[in-house]
Amino acid sequence: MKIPRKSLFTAVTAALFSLSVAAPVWSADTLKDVMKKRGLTEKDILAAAKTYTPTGGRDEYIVLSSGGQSGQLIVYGIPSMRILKYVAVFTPEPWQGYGFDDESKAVLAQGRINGKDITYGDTHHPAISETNGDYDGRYVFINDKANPRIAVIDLHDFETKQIVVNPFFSSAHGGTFVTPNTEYVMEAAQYPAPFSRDFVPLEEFNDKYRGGLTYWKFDNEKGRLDPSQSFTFELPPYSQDLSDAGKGPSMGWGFTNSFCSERYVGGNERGRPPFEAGCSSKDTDFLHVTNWKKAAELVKAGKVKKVKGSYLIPIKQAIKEKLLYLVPEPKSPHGVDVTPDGKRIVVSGKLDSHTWVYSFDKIMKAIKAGKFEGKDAYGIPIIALKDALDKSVNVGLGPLHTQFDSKPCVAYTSIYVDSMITKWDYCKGKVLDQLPIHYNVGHLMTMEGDTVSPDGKYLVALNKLAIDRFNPVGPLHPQNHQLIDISGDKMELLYDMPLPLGEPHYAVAIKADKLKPAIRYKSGWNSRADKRSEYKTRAGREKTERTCDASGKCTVEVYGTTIRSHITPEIIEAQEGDTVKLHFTNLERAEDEVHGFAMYGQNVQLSMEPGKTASATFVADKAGVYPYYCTEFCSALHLEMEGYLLVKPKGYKATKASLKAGTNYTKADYEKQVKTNLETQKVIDQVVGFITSHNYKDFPTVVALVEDATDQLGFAKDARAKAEAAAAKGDWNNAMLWANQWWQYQVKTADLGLRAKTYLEEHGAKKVK
Ligand code: K7E
Ligand code: CUA
Repeated sequence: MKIPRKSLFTAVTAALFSLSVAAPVWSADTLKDVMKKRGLTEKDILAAAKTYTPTGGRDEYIVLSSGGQSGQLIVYGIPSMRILKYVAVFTPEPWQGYGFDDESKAVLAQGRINGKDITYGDTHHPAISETNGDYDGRYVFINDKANPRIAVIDLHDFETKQIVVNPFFSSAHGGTFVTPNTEYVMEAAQYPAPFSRDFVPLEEFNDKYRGGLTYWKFDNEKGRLDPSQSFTFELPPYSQDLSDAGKGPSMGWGFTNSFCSERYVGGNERGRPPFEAGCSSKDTDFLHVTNWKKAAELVKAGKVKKVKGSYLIPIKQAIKEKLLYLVPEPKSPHGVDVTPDGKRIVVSGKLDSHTWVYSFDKIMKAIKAGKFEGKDAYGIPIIALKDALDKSVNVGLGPLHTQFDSKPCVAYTSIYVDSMITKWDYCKGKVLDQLPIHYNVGHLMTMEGDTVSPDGKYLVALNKLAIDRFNPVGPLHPQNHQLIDISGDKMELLYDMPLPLGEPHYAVAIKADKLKPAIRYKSGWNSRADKRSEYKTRAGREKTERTCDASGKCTVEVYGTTIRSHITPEIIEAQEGDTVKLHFTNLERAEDEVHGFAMYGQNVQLSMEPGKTASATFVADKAGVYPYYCTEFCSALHLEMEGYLLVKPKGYKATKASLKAGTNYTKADYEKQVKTNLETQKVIDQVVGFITSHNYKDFPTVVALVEDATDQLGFAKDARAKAEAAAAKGDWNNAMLWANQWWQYQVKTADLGLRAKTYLEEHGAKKVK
């Protein structure tokens, strides 16, 4: 639908002359009326006031949540609980062009397993990069449990930059956890499997199947994981669970718990009791204590051998070099969390009602004294429970994960079976408060709760079941993230948020002001490789080239641009069978001026944020007409942002006919358009007058708008020159069309100018002079 010129012009004029903002109109309802109508209590109103965020308001914390089996990362704000973004990580996602443009396809290709494209991931645990044990807001890592992979997402643009595949594991639940300066990212296996990835009969489980723990080296300069400097601990075929890195006094050490240390293999079709019976028969499992600092030194000294191109520390070497110890822990534990001061380690057994608090100091004393109660079947020394345990606290049935408060010694543990959060004191070993949640909480998260300096304030319960909390939408329910106020002595439930994308396992929350996301890319940017694209195209330099190789195979390569409101080129020609390579650079500099590019029948959908260059490659194997267009409603003439790919059949001969216009214009049409343009210019001049007579330079948003408007006005000038040149030759058709293009740029300028003016009015700009 075209917006009629007249109405736009009227709108422009009307907005200009309404110099004062209209007085707000309130509905007649009072707060009491609304409370009565909606059945709200005073407590509800208080909760609403604590979470409600008025228009334009910002959140204090940004949450990066796992997207479970959607293979994505979910971003939302606290306390508003408004979803801000789904970041595509292991799964193609068309809005972001992820898995559709060549640049992101290259990232996904890094995650191939045995040559196979894996187009989903089971994401579990995001971890934000740290400096001195505190979030630094630079990167977030996340694991894929099903396919042992880790992704690196740059928080400067919230884009996935790298995927690495674990060279040994066949699953990886226990990732990601970072060491205090993001020296390493920890990733543990879950389901033991042969490291060779060859067939090995289950009968050889104890000897040939292995668990493991990889320390991925992170190159903080490059912002990428470095597989060549990473190393893996070979571990017994226990099911390794989660890990956490030591900090402060325990810096240099890592802690990884496990379950199924029975090494039981089920097989109901072989008449064996199932895994769940055999994997929970012993009273204790093992906490693995690893010395990564010393291991890194051995790697550096050339004392660790590479297997399949990757450093692997065999169990025997780890024992000999004193890198690996075991400590008994409660039955089928889940989650291990180091306290902010790094002195204690908290583990909970799913089938126990206690959290067990270990003392790092005691563990070190036992190691130094060589005091062990025995060895496991693989010769790994076991430290006796009494020589490692500080205390155990009865917190409720089915405790899982623990997070920390800003208040000293205060921790929160999720209680799965009893469906509640228990607040407790790990110094005094005492329960402080309990709050029921709905239902079956898995992980929980406090603000920056896994750093050396947690912020407290809020807690989110990541519940496994939503059951009756929301309007029913069929048998597959959303997940429920419940926001809880933990600023007082008693926990208060504030809000239920349905999360309809996969099953988020863990989430992390960072203070919003630690993030410094970009608004635009440097012009012609390959965002996935983080460098200038070799296909960067400047305005006026657009071209289409068709080249053929010796075998007669031809490629049509397009170096194009997008800007409000046209795509260059608007006509692309190819021959049946040609390979088509499209490269588009978004020339926009203005915030939020994204253009998309979709084409009929070719599975092409690009997203071009300001400055980005994105590419798509396909074979034009069928002759035909393929419309393409911009997929972001970027401007009033967005619907006209379009073009055609013409794929000509083999042997096609062009006729001499030229393009016929649907409408022919006269001198009078041209003159009428010019008159409109000159009137529009007056409006623009008045808006400009308003802006420049105020202290607009004090407002960065307005400065950006003015820059963009100046650009648009420059384009208007060019179009005007073309119109006048055509008019001079009496070519009224082209004169009229270029005059119209001139006006299009004016409308964009006016639109920007009015936005700037409104912003100034709303933000109390002052008149200068
Ligand atoms: Cu669902 Cu951390 Cu994978 Cu616990 S995990 S609940
Ligand atoms: Cu560009 Cu719509």
